[in-house]
Amino acid sequence: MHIVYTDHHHGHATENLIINGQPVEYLETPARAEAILAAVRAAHFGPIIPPTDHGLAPLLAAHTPDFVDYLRTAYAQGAAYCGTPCPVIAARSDVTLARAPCCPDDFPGRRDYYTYDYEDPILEHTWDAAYWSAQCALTAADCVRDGARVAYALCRPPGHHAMPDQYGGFCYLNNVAIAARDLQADGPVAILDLDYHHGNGTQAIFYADPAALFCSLHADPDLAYPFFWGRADERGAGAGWGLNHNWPLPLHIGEAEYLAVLDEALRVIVDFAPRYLLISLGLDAAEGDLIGKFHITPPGFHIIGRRIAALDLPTVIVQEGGYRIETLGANAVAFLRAFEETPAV
Ligand code: Q9C
Ligand code: ZN
Repeated sequence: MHIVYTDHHHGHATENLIINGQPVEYLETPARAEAILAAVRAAHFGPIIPPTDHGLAPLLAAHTPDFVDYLRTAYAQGAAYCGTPCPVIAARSDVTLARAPCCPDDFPGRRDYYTYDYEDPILEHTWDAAYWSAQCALTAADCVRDGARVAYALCRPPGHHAMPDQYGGFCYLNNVAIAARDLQADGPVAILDLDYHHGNGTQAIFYADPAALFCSLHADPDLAYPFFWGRADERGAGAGWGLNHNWPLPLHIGEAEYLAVLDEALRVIVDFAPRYLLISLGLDAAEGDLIGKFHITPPGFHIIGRRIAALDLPTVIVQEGGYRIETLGANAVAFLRAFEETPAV
């Protein structure tokens, strides 16, 4: 399979993030992508290719123009406001439900309007990293549109928490949603989100879309980030009603129980009969993850991969979370290897 990767993410890195006066360890690090890259390279899955530049237009199929413009210029706006370059960090102290009805003109207002979170910095090179991460997903989509059975976008930063016009949860641009919108030109798409956290951004982008099925297995939002989204009664809206499926799971669910729920989701996908399948591959569902509390092992990821591969749909795999550097590579390889094997008929 083609693996799409670029070094542009290296500039989106911070070692001394201060939030509300306290030092915060930012777990979404360049080492994450490097660990996966080293492992997939050693596994010889196929060519590792750089993304091609699709420009801004495909980003605007998932995000509003004012939001994309803000992300692109936020660091410069922050520097002008502060009188000196510095990380842009929203001042809000928790995820908020209510949002101002319009975007304020003044910078601190704009800064807080375009995120629902408070611990994701916009650094000097964050836009560059997020832009090229989205281009990786678009390039993997190209591979599959051109006839590949599967392609893997090794995206960093991740994307599935990014809303139409708000960033959050380490995510700035919604890579999987941008790729999905691009592929919808050929027919309806299904998105299966396996990240430990609910894919609230992806859900929001496709909530009323009758040409996109969204299925997410994740930790119960009563107990885990992103808290305000991901419940089973969120079923979609308007013409998209019935095409949003959430499976909130107990924090410490074991592999066998997880696989049983996965099978339910796969049946929903088969019934929908999409033209393409996209996977939000969060490896924070792994045993020992620094944030996630599930217990999926490398053999478990391999079984998950095999069951998805057995659907025999053209599939774009997009990297999302996963924070235990020591096991990220083995888990990614275990999952991806299932797509390199002859599918069981
Ligand atoms: N002290 C993804 O996995 N809260 N995002 C972390 C850690 C935010 C996770 C708190 C978690 C966001 C893509
Ligand atoms: Zn996650």
